[in-house]
Amino acid sequence: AAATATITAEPEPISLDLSRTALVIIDMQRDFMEPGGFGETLGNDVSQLARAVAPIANVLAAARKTGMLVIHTREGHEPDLSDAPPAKIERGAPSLRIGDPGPMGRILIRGEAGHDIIPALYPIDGEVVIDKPGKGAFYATEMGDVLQHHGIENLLVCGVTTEVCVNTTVREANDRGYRCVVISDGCASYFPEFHEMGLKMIKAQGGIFGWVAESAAVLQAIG
Ligand code: C5J
Repeated sequence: AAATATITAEPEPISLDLSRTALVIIDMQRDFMEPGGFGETLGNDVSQLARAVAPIANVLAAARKTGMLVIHTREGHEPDLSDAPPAKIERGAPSLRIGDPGPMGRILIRGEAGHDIIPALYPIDGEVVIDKPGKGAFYATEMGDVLQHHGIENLLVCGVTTEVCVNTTVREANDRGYRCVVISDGCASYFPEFHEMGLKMIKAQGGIFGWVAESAAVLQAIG
């Protein structure tokens, strides 16, 4: 296959050097996707996120076939909460707070069952897993070093949730000079209207933060 692929996207098609492109899968963790985790403790309907799994699985399979760098991220904290700001722990009125014991272990804590990635998208050997304390994948992580080490210039971004960790990561990446293509049906939000607006915010103004493409278009380009 040619090294360059053109993805049908909005606001316009984008041509990418696939050897300098990584697939970034944001926070597809049981804590956000399944009942009893962080997402549900905040009062959210976690079933809203399930629709993103199959599109991500399809793109992940294609990326693995082509040997593309695959990066998974996980939001969570050290067991002693030393990397969890009080302002985050105290936030809102959740049924369980970060660090409290829940049905999948302590809420949003590294090493607990709820913190791990859902089985359908589980990382395989050779894939990178970035543990992040914040919403963005660059803040207080090795993300920038990993991308630089692999010569990456472009990111195919998917995961949850569209307006929170996906948008924050895309904004961080955009400011660092990466071209981000967000996979629309590979993202989801607890709030469908925020999903729609989150994608519009990325592609507006000539693609102020990046591009938006359907998984079918990404598959056609990289598959
Ligand atoms: C949230 C995330 N929504 N992964 N985290 O708190 O988007």
